[in-house]
Amino acid sequence: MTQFDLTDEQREIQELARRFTADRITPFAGEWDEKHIFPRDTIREAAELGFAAIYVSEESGGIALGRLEAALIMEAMAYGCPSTSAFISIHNMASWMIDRFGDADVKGRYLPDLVTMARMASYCLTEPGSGSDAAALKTRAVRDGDHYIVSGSKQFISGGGENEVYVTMVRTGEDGPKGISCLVIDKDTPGVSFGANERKLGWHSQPTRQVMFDNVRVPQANRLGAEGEGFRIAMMGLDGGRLNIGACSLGGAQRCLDESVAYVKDRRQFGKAIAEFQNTQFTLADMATELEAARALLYLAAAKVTDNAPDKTRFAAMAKRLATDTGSSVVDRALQLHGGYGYLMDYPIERFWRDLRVHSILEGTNQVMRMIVGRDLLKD
Ligand code: FAD
Ligand code: 2MC
Repeated sequence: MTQFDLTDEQREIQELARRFTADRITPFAGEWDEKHIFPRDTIREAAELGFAAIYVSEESGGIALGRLEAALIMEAMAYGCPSTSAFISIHNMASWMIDRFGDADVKGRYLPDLVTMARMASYCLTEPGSGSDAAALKTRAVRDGDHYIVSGSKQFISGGGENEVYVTMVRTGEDGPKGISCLVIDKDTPGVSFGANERKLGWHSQPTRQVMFDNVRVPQANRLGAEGEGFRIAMMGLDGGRLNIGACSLGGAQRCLDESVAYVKDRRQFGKAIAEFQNTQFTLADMATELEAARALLYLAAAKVTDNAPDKTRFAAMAKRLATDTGSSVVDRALQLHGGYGYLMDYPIERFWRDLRVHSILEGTNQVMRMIVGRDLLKD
């Protein structure tokens, strides 16, 4: 039995994240959403708990936990605000890439500030012409002495314009994945500029902007890994990012399930609580069952990514696909159980409905997740 249970240490970290969420996120998340407030101070408070560098090594100032612990933290924070939790996840992904693939110099220059979130990091892969087909990216980096000259643009960048550090995939060589390298680019480098803050369905607590590079001089010393290794580094980052996005869907959906259980006991129609209708009970039963199943797969996938298991990428893709689709479906049913009130901003359900919708699209669409799984099944 115990092999299917969390350890005491995992429960402690989960409890810490839940307490932080209850105190510092849940009471404020509705206002962040409505007024499009980016809660920089709260995010920095999360960093004080180590949540900005969850799987960054201790020698670089991180808390060096595994991917299951990261999922527990993201899930807990998403119970209050999926958008803010996902923002912190992306920062973790970018920071991990620097820690895992950077040399001592680049780690020393960036990680001390990233672990405290004195500076925050974005992950820049998508371009206007390349989303799912990420290896077709066109942003070019041409060598000039000990620098690269970078030109091109990145689309949909979370934290764009607010964050100080941009972990950016650029083309240094041939077409396709083997011609891609990964550079760390500072916001204040001449030639870096940003588009307008995108107007979005959800994820209102964080900005999304285009990031433009016009002949930006970036030291070669800011490259992570070797030239041509950038695509693999980007994908390895996403193995963990996808788990976290799935965890954000689980946390948001759990919140809506809990809200629904309370609501149906209270709301009366036809002379009784709507909890007494069999349809209500069956709906809640399916929501809870599907959520637990998705959670079990996600925790298994997280353990595989921690262990660097050979099938980790397939499991991360399966878990992201199932957790995000299940999460959105659970929240949709929660909204239905709330009737017209679920559609109002007086209740939190519609915010979760909007916030979770994008999880089936970003960090690889759920069609791309199926592509990764299908290819892996058929590879031999
Ligand atoms: P497309 O690739 O054009 O896809 C359109 C449709 O076609 C989708 O349904 C897709 O599944 C389908 N499709 C495409 N190819 C295939 C295929 N071979 N088989 C079947 N179906 C296919 N990117 C970053 O790099 N950094 C970020 O921080 C970031 N943050 C984001 C934040 C938000 C709010 C959003 C909306 C996006 C963000 N993205 C970010 C971009 C995100 O990763 C992309 O939107 C996503 O990968 C899909 O790319 P696309 O939008 O170009 O869609
Ligand atoms: N780990 C390590 N290496 C990997 C890998 C992984 N997870 N995935 C791919 N690679 C390697 C792969 O092994 C191959 O190397 P080699 O030829 O040496 O074996 C190389 O990378 C190229 O891989 P593919 O041949 O699979 O590349 P392809 O171009 O066919 O497509 C695909 C790969 C579709 C899976 C990739 O383009 C993809 O994930 N697309 C979706 C893009 C995406 O997820 N964007 C998210 C942006 S971030 C975001 O949205 C945020 C909110 C932050």
